[in-house]
Amino acid sequence: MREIVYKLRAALAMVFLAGATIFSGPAIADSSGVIKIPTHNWSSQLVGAEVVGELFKKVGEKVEYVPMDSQTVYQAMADGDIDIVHEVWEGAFGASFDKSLATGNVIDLLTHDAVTREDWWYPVYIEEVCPGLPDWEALAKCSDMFARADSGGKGVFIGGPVDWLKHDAEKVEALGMNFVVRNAGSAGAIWAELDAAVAQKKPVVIFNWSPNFIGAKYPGKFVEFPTHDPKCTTDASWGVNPDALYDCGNPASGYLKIGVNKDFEKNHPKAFNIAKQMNFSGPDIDKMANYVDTDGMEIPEAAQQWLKDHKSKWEKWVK
Ligand code: TMO
Repeated sequence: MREIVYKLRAALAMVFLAGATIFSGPAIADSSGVIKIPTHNWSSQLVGAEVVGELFKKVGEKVEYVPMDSQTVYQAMADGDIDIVHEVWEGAFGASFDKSLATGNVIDLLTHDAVTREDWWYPVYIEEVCPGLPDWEALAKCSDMFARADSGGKGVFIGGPVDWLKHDAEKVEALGMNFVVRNAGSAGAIWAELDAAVAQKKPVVIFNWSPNFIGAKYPGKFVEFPTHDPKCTTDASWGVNPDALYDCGNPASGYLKIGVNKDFEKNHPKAFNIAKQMNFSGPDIDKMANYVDTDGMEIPEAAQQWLKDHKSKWEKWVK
């Protein structure tokens, strides 16, 4: 008798599962019990991922860190292969995040206090030799200062790794700037370019973002491109170049959000309860980067340091 009941239950469970698959669409988040947190290629995200993971562990959850491309992660979250993205930067990832939200399988959980900016940036001493900065037209006039032996007379802009997808080459083209874009292989490669230029007080223009540690290390400014408008990336006729997209800067006061898979709450209610209370400020993000990039800590050590220094903040989230 018992046997039969078990078999019946199993059969019912199968029918139920099949039904769930049909009725809730293809994205069934991983309910294996392990929370999947992606790791990317800049320091605050790596430290923050581990901070988030440590907080989830405090309520008995298991976590796994999954190294992943910072654009494709949004589709992975919609597919249920990733549970949470805790640093959604508007400038770099807004478009991919929007696409994932449109699937109905991702939730826009909250906006952190940190306000973000990601764009071209220069150390402030360049203003002595290139008058009119931070205006982009002034930078365009000074392009030859940024030229290198192998850049054919064009100024060199050091962009971020390609997965940050900043459309810098399109921007250069749309704004008619005499620049070439060189994508660095890593965040560290950008800082190495900056360090080398600063050491010799040479002109350099790099991709940078805020909050980040670098502003505390070297005073500098973002280049002021034409003010961002959503139409700039969707409507060629908008902006200073009537025939091209990307004739504008990135958002100057961008959001930093948390996105989660739609089944995160169901699969991991205790972790969800923490996630929905989380809130990183600009200085939080700054510090996470700084522990690694200035103080030379390893990622796990930096995460422990942040937790140690901010106990009064996260204890409330974990209650
Ligand atoms: C995505 N990033 C914060 C490095 O610009």
